[in-house]
Amino acid sequence: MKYQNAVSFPGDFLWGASTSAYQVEGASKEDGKGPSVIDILEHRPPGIADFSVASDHYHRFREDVALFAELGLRAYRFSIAWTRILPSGEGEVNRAGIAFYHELIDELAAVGIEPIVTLYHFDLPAALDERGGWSDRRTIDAFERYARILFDEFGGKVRYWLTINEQNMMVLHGKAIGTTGRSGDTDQKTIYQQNHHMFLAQARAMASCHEMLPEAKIGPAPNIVSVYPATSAPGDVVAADDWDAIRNLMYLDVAVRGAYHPLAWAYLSERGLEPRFEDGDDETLRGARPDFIAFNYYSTQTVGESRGDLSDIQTRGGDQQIVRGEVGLYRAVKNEHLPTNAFGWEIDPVGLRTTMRRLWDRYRLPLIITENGLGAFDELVDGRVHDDYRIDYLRRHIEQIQLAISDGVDVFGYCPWTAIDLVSTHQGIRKRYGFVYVDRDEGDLKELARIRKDSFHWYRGVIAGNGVDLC
Ligand code: BGP
Repeated sequence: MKYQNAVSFPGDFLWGASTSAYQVEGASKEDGKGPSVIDILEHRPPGIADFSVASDHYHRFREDVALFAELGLRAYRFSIAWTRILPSGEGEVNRAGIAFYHELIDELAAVGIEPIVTLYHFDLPAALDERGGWSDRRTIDAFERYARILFDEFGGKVRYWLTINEQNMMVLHGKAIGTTGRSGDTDQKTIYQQNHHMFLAQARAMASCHEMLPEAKIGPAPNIVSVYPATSAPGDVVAADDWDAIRNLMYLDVAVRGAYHPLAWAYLSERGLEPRFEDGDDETLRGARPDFIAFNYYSTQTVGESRGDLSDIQTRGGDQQIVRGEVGLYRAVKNEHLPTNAFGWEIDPVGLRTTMRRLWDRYRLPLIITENGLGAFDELVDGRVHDDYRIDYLRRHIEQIQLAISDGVDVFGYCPWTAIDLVSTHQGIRKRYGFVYVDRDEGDLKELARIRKDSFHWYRGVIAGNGVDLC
């Protein structure tokens, strides 16, 4: 639908930006922090930065928050490192870790920035991984206890909570992202049992939040994207529906409705991958309901009917590790209508609108976009970063959010990835997303100086004008 006059962004729209603990903080061994699965990664590509220093936000957070305030952020979405709070995932609380996040949150409060806190962003404690990680049901208890510690400590200061970042990407691409820990190449059956345990952990965290903090709001944060059929051939449409259910809707149906999506369940049981339910699991899943849906959006996926052979499979350009397509399920198709970024990711602003419309249509829960952004090889030239490509990317996505608002979708915030440069999941610091440039490279930390990119100045104007002027 085209509008003569698009509806404005609400006055209290949360213009924000995102990071995650292990990618931005550094100080991976300081002040009692325990190792996470990320810290014990053994197969990092050569020449790629590890996460031990990252952007050194742990030591420079005051300087960073001052920049976020200058940027005009109304919200900052970040994660708490489980292993700073509980170095081995359970047991003794590390007071230094608690103190760090109090200081960070207080600093944000002092400049009027709303904290949006992710409980768990890829960094499972290594000690829990050692004894089976998410395969072991004790990890569910550990997560609930960890969540309750956070609610108890920070509940008076934090209104918005996110449970688990991109559970679906950990299930589908865990090895590439580096979240599988020592279990490495786990079989599919185990992965879907782990997935079930994460659903239970999430449900218990949501229920605990509502019990302990009646004023707070909590929601899941999967990666959700529209799935397009490659053509109008009915077989392609069926494949797109199937993949949508398995990639997207399973995660939201369980979170919101407390039940597996029927198509996803059919897929799991037909392949013998269905998780084992224990007594009470059903009640646990049905007993919790989120207050909103947070989702990360980068690009859509286009799929065709499976041909039943390896031609169904595609690896993403420039990145051999992300495999799409599944023989007998769907064929990965390049969408010829969409350009790609330097890393082969398709760019589809309109897909953000369709994704929002579909989510609103199905769940009728308020939405917040907790990640969206452009990874690029930014260049620092004479102290400036001219990232007009990022401005263009963000502008076109924000336009689509406004159209979705005009369509009647309830969306209350937008937090692009990232507030400040940080280390990518598996492609180093050279793949940058931030509004603020961090002067370091893969091996040389230099001074880690902070430099405002052109997109910083542009986004500050967008926020100041509440999205009216995107030029
Ligand atoms: C999401 C993750 C982030 C992040 C982002 C960009 O999947 O939640 O942690 O890094 O994608 O991905 P990448 O770093 O691989 O470019």
